[in-house]
Amino acid sequence: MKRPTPLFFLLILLFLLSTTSAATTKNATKPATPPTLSPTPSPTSSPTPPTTETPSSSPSTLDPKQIEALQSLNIPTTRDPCIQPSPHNATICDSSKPFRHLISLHLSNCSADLFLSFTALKSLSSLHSLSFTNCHTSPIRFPSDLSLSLTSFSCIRSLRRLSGVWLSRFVNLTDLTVSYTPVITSGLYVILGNMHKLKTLTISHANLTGYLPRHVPLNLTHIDLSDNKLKGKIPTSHTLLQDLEFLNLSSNALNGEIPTEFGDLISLKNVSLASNSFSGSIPDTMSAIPGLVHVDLSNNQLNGTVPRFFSELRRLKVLNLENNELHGVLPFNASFIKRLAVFKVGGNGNLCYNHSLLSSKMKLGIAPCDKHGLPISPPPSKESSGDSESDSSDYDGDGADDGSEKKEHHHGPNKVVLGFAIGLSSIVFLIVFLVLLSKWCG
Ligand SMILES: *[C@@H]1O[C@H](CO)[C@@H](O)[C@H](O)[C@H]1NC(C)=O
Ligand SMILES: *[C@@H]1O[C@H](CO)[C@@H](O)[C@H](O)[C@H]1NC(C)=O
Ligand SMILES: *[C@@H]1O[C@H](CO)[C@@H](O)[C@H](O)[C@H]1NC(C)=O
Ligand SMILES: *[C@@H]1O[C@H](CO)[C@@H](O)[C@H](O)[C@H]1NC(C)=O
Ligand SMILES: *[C@@H]1O[C@H](CO)[C@@H](O)[C@H](O)[C@H]1NC(C)=O
Ligand SMILES: *[C@@H]1O[C@H](CO)[C@@H](O)[C@H](O)[C@H]1NC(C)=O
Ligand SMILES: *[C@@H]1O[C@H](CO)[C@@H](O)[C@H](O)[C@H]1NC(C)=O
Ligand SMILES: *[C@@H]1O[C@H](CO)[C@@H](O)[C@H](O)[C@H]1NC(C)=O
Ligand SMILES: *[C@@H]1O[C@H](CO)[C@@H](O)[C@H](O)[C@H]1NC(C)=O
Ligand SMILES: *[C@@H]1O[C@H](CO)[C@@H](O)[C@H](O)[C@H]1NC(C)=O
Ligand SMILES: CC(=O)N[C@H]1CO[C@H](CO)[C@@H](O)[C@@H]1O
Repeated sequence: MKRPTPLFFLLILLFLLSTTSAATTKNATKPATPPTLSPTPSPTSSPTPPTTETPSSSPSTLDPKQIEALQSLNIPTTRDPCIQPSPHNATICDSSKPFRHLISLHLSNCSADLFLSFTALKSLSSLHSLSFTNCHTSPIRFPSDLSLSLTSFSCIRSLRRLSGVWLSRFVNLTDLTVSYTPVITSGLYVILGNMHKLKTLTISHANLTGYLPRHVPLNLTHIDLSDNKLKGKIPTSHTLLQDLEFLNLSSNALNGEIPTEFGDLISLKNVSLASNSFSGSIPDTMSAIPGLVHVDLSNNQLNGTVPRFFSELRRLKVLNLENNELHGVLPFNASFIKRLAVFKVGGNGNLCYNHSLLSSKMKLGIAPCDKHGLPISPPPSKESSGDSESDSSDYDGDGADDGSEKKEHHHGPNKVVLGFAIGLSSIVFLIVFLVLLSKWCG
């Protein structure tokens, strides 16, 4: 009986092949890209140029004064600036007659000698949207007509530095962006005092000092004040922002507790309070915010236990609680943690996981719990070294790296092994097939 043996081999190989390929497809179907929530920086929707007219009836009809102004700003006007899309989308015009007017102007990578003259700016007061990117020209005096007509102003690595009083004159803004440009002011209240229509506010990497203002424009949907020098507490009045979807206060010097009224931010999706000095516990009221997608509370002094409600937030993709003072048993199971794209809890010395629910292979960066719900102390060899307090959090049985990491990493080695297995089994399969073939043919 010689035949059954190769056949038997063949069957085993086929079985092996099918299981490995099933495993790979399982992984491939897993990642679901979360919806992007980037707010569209909308200057009042640009009217589309009338397409019904014949091209001959609409030559360059931009107001001659504005053509002159563009020339003084080194913007080429040999081609009609009103034809869309303009180079780098630098200009957008309205459709008024007999002359069209600019409603949007984007200056970028300006030459060092660019001079923004008051006269040029005065003739541009039809603009609704004005933005500067990498334009290190001197700060400028703005005609008040232009300050009032703008609904969108953006300044990224430009104009050297801005003052709060200067910014406060843009009272009709719905979108304000200042980034990588120092803002000199005694506080945000100076800037926001009269901007009642503001919807998106970004002042980041701007060395902004002072406190968060008590009164903020109530229609805000987006606040990014990250990487400044803001101090003090979050005023409870901020929780009146019912439309707020995005809040980034990371990398400031804010402190105090996260207000219990935080749960009133009912539209919130992405929030980062990372790298401040917030203390106290994570408020349970956050469980009332149904749409939370991204929660980053890392690098603070938050204490108390990790609330269980996070696992009930259906849309959650990112949860970062690392480097706080949280304690107790992690209240999550593996299926919740695997559902997230990012999960970090390392650097919480007194936090531990239930090893009958979670495996050390997940490399959570925290120790397993003993039966009293306390972290199992690290083995004596590590304990004796004890030169750093955070050492205990590194204990994870099989040498976790420095704390925490994305869970995707663990699938890395598996993939290599899988690929190897598939390769090997196909080679063996081929050999067996050839042997069989030669036997049957010969
Ligand atoms: C919100 O967070 C999600 C998940 O991290 C991310 O994909 C999305 O781009 C974020 N939205 C904004 C506006 O940053
Ligand atoms: C100009 O804007 C349009 C629509 O907003 C966009 O699709 C296009 O990519 C932009 N072009 C450049 C060069 O930025
Ligand atoms: C400005 O310069 C940057 C980097 O040099 C380049 O990537 C970008 O496309 C430039 N933008 C414009 C509008 O010229
Ligand atoms: C801007 O606001 C001022 C005063 O607040 C108002 O008089 C003016 O009509 C507004 N301008 C525009 C273009 O909306
Ligand atoms: C806020 O938004 C609502 C609805 O979009 C609008 O009716 C209201 O006038 C806005 N408030 C301000 C101060 O612009
Ligand atoms: C930021 O502000 C501090 C004072 O608060 C000042 O010493 C420092 O030079 C500023 N940095 C920049 C880049 O403006
Ligand atoms: C908040 O801002 C920081 C720095 O600007 C950035 O690295 C981080 O990704 C932002 N977080 C969220 C949730 O958008
Ligand atoms: C948590 O921090 C708050 C504020 O710092 C403090 O009052 C409280 O005693 C701390 N609670 C625990 C359990 O450490
Ligand atoms: C994991 O926890 C979630 C939320 O608490 C729960 O809905 C789910 O059934 C749990 N899964 C398992 C396998 O226990
Ligand atoms: C760990 O989970 C098991 C099973 O759910 C439970 O019986 C046990 O009490 C838990 N241990 C701790 C320390 O919470
Ligand atoms: C969770 C996981 O490891 N996902 C991987 C599945 O495979 C794709 C490529 O096929 C990777 O990009 C994912 O990271």
